[in-house]
Amino acid sequence: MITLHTFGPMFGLPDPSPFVTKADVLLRMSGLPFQSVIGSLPPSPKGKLPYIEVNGRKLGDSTFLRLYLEREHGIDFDAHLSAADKGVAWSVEKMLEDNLYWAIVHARWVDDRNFDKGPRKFFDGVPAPLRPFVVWMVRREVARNLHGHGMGRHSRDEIVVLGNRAIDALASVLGDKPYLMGAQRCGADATVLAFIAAVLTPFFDTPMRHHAEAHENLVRYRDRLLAEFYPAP
Ligand SMILES: N[C@@H](CCC(=O)N[C@@H](CS)C(=O)NCC(=O)O)C(=O)O
Repeated sequence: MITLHTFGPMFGLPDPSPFVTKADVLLRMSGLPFQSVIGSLPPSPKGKLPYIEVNGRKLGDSTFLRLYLEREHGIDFDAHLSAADKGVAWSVEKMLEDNLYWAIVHARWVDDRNFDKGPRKFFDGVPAPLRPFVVWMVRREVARNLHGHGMGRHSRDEIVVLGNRAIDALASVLGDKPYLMGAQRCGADATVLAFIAAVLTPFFDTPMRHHAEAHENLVRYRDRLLAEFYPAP
């Protein structure tokens, strides 16, 4: 049995981390039995979530989870795609993970109002006297990561410009197709669903959310795929 380590549902999303949601959707797509548990960062092989545990072995990172499913379970999420379409799907996925992701992090962690109603809650379990210091330290670490990536060197408005361009690019590639690359879903749909749900969640008030809401195809896609992978009990 595969165990997926997650943060757990939050912010009106299957998980606050789009990478965890991506991993969860990939596992649901695979049809393999798996269970989800609330995890923590220290035991994770890469110090991040998600990771999976299978037969006593730990494997970190959502993309390496996908490669594991392909390699060890013979699942080919993209079997129906041409080589060119596989290239487009991979490029869209990495645009979301390596570019849009950091704009989302900025909107949630740097904007005080979003931080207070969102990520600050991660620290509710920290003893009260220590909490302000731990919050300050982790927030500073996130700001450093943003700076190291490069996104954090831009102004808030510039970050929104970049985030919105990624959203526009995604909306253009999706067009009026039911899934990212056509009538059938592919591996990148797990990532697209995770990121577009993260941007569109009404929980946070961000310029990127309002921009994405204007793309009816993205809203329809989010609603349809959430219902497909997370049907109401
Ligand atoms: N490349 C990783 C990214 C995972 C990731 O960035 N996870 C974040 C949450 S969105 C995390 O665990 N951050 C904790 C930290 O950096 O300390 C993947 O695809 O799984």
